[in-house]
Amino acid sequence: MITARNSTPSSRLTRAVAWTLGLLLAFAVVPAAVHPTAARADNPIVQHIYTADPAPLVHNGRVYLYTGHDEDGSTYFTMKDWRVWSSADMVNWTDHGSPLSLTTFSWASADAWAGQAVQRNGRFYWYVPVKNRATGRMAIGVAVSDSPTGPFRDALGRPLVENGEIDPTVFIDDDGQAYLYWGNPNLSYVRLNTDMTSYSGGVTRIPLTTAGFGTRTGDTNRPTLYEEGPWVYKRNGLYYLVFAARCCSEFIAYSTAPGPTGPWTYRGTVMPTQGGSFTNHPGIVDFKGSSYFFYHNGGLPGGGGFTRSVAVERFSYRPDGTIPTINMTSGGAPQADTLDPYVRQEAETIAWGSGIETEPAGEGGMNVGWIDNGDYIKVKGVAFGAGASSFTARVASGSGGGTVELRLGSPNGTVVGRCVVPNTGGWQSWTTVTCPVSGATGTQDLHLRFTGGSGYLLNMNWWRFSPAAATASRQVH
Ligand code: FUB
Repeated sequence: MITARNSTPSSRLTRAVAWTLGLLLAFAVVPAAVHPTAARADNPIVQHIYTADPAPLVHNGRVYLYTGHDEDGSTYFTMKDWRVWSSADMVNWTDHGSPLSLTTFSWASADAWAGQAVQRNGRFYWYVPVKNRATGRMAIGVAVSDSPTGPFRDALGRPLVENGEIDPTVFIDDDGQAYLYWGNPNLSYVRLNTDMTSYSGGVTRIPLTTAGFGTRTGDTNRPTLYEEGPWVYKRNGLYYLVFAARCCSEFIAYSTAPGPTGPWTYRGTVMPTQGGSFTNHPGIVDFKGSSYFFYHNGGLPGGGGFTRSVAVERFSYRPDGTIPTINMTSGGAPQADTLDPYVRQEAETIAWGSGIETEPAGEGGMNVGWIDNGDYIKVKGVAFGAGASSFTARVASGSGGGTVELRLGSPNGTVVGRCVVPNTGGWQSWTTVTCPVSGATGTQDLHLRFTGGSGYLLNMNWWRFSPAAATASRQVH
């Protein structure tokens, strides 16, 4: 559905207030900050909506990130849909919108909480906890798609499993046996069949011993640190179970085992309690030769326990396989690869966005919209090489249009091109504009800065630079 242009997104209103009211909190939580003009920070990795409960998946040279979505101004875990993002470099993230929501599950009534997606048999299976309308209890549903970005459909039309508990994590062992673990306050698993939508045997409860999951003090009902949000994987023959520990505020801890069903041994803290959210949620992957830890915090203005944001840090295992303590940063992970400006790049591929929103585009995919004078998009580590000669963008405008300034280094950096966008006859009436570029060489942080009059200026669907002759001929040879 295309968002009506004469309505104002609630997120925009909330953030306008939040930029002012939440600034103090944001600086306290994430020292190097999220001020609109502070171009350094790349964490949290999404700025235009609140995201939570990260679940990364590496596929075909990209990391796909499945998240929940905290509603603006939420005072509970008011979550109605899930979101997908992807990146080839851990810094510039493409917004793929919401291919899965509560409405996908006809039997679900609320609580689109923490899930995980996995690939098998050329398909993508996304396991999520939702409230079962009929029973009023939390249950685990499974959605399936042929693409990592969806659309996803309910694979079963009913819960896969239901015991009133949450937070599924899925793991496929080297022998092909898949396991689905989940739970709060308990921790259970089932052995999934190869169809990934059914299981054999019953639900097995993992013994929550203090040797396996650490000692919690002050809560006789919950003697171990295990709280929720399990994330299970295998590395060098060792099985890892990373989890949100103790409540509240949570920290991230982990246990290891010689097999997928245990016995588990508590190994300590992964990430201390930090970041202004009383929950946290782990997700770990290896990508392009490095290891990455995803989590969430309250790091955006207006952020907190029910308005969370996903962030990422790079880390290295110690030689013995143990995980070092990882702290939250505002800088985030270093860029794993440069970005090629000479192929089509989606406008919604963003390292840091200031003021912008996204929406489904009428000609497919997503577009950036709700752009006011002074808003900008930072695209990090753009490899211009010997130089670019022109810039082409797919744009639309239902107003007087505006100008796309191409700036290097910062939102106020050197201007290497200016593209004027006229009124195109509507916010989804797309046209292609091209303008000359001069001085864009080497690898640069590109800022698409939008200028014009008052009100919304333009929408952008995608962009691409053309190389100067030297670069072009080098690419040919
Ligand atoms: O996002 C809702 C719930 O908060 C998740 O299911 C838990 O893991 C906690 O992050």
